[in-house]
Amino acid sequence: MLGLGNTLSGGIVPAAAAAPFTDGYSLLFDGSNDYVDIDSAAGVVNGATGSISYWVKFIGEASNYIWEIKVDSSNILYGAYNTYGEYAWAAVLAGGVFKSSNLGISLELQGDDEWHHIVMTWIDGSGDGELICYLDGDQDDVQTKTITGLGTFSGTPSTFKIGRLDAHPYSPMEGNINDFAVWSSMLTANEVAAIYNSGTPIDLATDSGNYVSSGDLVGYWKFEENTGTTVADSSTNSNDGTLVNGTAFEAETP
Ligand SMILES: [Ca+2]
Ligand SMILES: [Ca+2]
Repeated sequence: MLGLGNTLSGGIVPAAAAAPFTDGYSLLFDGSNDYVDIDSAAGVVNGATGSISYWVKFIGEASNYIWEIKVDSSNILYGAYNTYGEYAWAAVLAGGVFKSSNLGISLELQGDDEWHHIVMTWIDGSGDGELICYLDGDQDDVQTKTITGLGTFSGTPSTFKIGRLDAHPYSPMEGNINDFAVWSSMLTANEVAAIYNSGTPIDLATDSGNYVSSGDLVGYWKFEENTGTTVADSSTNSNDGTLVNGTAFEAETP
């Protein structure tokens, strides 16, 4: 007889649908004083090895600081845009030794009305490939593809800002930032290509294709709230951030 539990012949079970990923909003920084305070997450960032990924759209023609994670004046991770050289910076200051990667020279990323994906990966003291960065999924527009000689990162970060430097408000971000993520390991080139996904963000909290590092995610802010001044951390650490000085959500995404 046909009973409960065997109504589906052959034992075929429909595959679970992939978790839906909604990316409807980014943050818009006004270039005056907007920033996000995520000091609560600073301590989970490993200055000795890790990766940072975010999407950015630059507005205006001023130099910008995009983000900073800092222990003290000798141990800092940060991202910026240098309008004089027309390139994005991904930089590590470790034990007082400064190393940076220049991204997008000659592309004039500012004012191109395009979203760009930046990934910075680092590991100190390992020899080759201590700082490896990517623009829009690959290294085609990265000036120095493999940087060695990082110093030894010392201490635990205590400040984490998106949109400006922690210590002073000069050259704040003007433009949009979306889906900011931090890992405790170096993403591989194949993983970077997977999360760039030809220009469409994916959910970084779930492994997908060549991306297999969701377990190393230590901070992940999607900026999907579209209300209030709190932005949720979608990693397991749940370190929410605070929008400061009118930093606004905008229905503008890659
Ligand atoms: Ca988003
Ligand atoms: Ca403002």
